[in-house]
Amino acid sequence: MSTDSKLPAVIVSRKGGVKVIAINNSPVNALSQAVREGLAEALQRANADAEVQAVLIVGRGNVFIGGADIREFGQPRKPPLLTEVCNLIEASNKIVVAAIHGAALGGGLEVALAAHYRLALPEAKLGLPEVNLGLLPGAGGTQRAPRLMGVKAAAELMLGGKHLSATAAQAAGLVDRLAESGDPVSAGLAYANELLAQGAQPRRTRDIAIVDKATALAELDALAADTAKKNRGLFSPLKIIECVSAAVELPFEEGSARERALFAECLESAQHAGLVHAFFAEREVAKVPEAKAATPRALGRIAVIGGGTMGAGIAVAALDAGLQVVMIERDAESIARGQANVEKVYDGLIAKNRMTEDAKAAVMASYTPSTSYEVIKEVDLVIEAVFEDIEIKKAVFRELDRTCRPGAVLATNTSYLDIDAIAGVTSRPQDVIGLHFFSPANIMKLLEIVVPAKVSADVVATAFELAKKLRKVPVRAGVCDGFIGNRILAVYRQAADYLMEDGASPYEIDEAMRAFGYPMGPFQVTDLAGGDIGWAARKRRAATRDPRVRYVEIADRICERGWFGQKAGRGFYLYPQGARVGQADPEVLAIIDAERARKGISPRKFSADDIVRRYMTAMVNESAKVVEEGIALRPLDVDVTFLSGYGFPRFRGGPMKWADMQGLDKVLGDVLEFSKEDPLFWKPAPLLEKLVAEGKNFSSLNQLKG
Ligand code: 3H9
Repeated sequence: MSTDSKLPAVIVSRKGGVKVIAINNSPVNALSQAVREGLAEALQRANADAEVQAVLIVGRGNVFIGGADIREFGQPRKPPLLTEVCNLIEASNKIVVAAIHGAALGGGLEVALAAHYRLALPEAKLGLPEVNLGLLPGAGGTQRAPRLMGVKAAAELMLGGKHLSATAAQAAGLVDRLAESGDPVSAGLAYANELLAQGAQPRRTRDIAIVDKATALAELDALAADTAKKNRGLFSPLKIIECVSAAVELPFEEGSARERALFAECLESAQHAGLVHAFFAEREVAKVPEAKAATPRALGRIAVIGGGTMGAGIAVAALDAGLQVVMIERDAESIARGQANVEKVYDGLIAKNRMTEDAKAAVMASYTPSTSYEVIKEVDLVIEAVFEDIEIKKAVFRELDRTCRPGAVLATNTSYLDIDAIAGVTSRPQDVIGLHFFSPANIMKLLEIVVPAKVSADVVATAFELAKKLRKVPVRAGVCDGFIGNRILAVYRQAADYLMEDGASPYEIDEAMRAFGYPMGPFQVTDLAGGDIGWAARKRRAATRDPRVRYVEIADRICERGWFGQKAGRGFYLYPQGARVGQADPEVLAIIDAERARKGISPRKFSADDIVRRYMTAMVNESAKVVEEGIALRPLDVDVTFLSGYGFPRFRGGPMKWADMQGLDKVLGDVLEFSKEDPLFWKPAPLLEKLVAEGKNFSSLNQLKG
């Protein structure tokens, strides 16, 4: 039974003594005002109808109910509220059955928890993921879930934001009955009629008593301590625990009132705004003009050129998506190393009991190693992941041009080289595109799809299709040095270097950025990635570096000593005996002091707030340039790039959303203030100036024209 936008949001029918209430609100049956109103009305009618003995609630289409309508948040709330609807369901004098297929999430699960009996079909997914939006279950979920599944399990479900399968939900006590197959209406009717035949009565979740309150409260205390330690300043998780504590300590009505008050606080929070922005932006990025206009080409077999860390990671990502993968290396030794790199990933999973030897063998059956380009004659798409050198890449593309079948997509995984120039060495630039994976490529979500001038629209559409298959977050980028992410990164890393040379220690900078919400600070990241990588790039660019640009040599001084970071046992930090968390190094501080003295810089004091301001302002100013030049389609594409590939704290929504929330006039004010020290580096982005002059924000540019 699919959804039908021509029909009402709630469709009511009667099958014998059972009133069937079907939610019909594409795409995910979200609980919009029309749905809430329809549900409430249908229930009231069912209660008043002597012919009706039971009520069955189902969803049309692929899901039961995906939750409250997130798009309505922030608008004036129109009655009936979801809490009222849930209370109405629970209070019904006829038995109410929820038949769940697909997602029953957030408010969707809250509707089911208010029903008297719950049936789940095999593909059902049940969860209270509000925490992912900076919220808590606000329609009785924090009060009813603990009564059904136990206090600790319910709190963990809400804090984790993950889904339970139908069987796991039944084991947890959320579901009474599993249907083996069928559609929700027939399975739900069979269950409702069975219950009626047994003389089943309304069974209200609110009436379940929570026993052993002392143990429950002690468990919640332990969860609160753990959450406070792990969640890096997130607001709603601790509020969830407060609500669940209220469920233990207070009568249902009072607990629910507490839940409503704390839900309202979460709804007002900046973190909620950031997380909702992230939710929609991640879905918006795939909507690019080419993906709408063109049909993707075939995508069954792919080839990866190069079996290094990156090539192997890409091969694993493709194998995991069920694709046939050919890996090409130049000689027997290199291809053996490439295969070992692939197998290492699966062996790691086997060691952690997350994969069996048989499953590995099944995956590896789709993998073909080769040292000859001839085997890739028939593949649909090739991803080149060889050494980052334009001449080597051009040679590979000449070879691909010679061997690949007409219409094959030829992609490069370069992270900053000129893809137009690479495409230019082939006779088919319309087939050449950039697919910039992030390391480790089988894990990192971001995929920058870099669109050179001559590529055809269906190749871009194919790249987006590939991203979907690989379950990556695709972001469309234009060609420039570093595309979206690495170009902007280069600028804010420079701001961090200036801060360091001007007086802040790398440890203070890292600490300030961790407090902002990053999992690691920039100097920790350098140590983790290996200082030698950036050093090699700096040496390569030395000849072409603009002499007017301020250049900080501290990192070079550190690299000259072989202090390449974690792998070397020291970098900006010390890692005694292979420690993973570094310690501050007085010798690094002495190097920094010496560099400052050499340049005649007297160190200044920077507060954590000063550090964040400079770091973020540099990021936002460059991001504005990237949007203005069309390298990113919209500000939200920059946001998703940083959320998915650079560890940007999700609750801040991304750099552009962060800037909007600060106020662009304030951000521009900071750029202008800093530009007094260094007008070249802190040159305001014209787009930032324009938006401030027009009283607009970055979000105003998120709508694609046409
Ligand atoms: C809540 O319930 C609060 C309550 O406790 C208390 C209230 C008082 N609303 O993900 P997809 C859109 S908070 C509006 O690609 P899938 C989405 O933007 C909510 N729109 O599909 C997209 O639109 P478009 C708790 C929504 O099949 C389209 O639907 N619930 C909502 O891969 C398809 O989405 C959640 O957090 C929504 N709730 O996955 C669940 N959800 O086509 C959030 C989706 O214009 N949703 N859209 O781009 C999900 O996890 C997934 O969407 C779901 C389907 C698993 C349902």
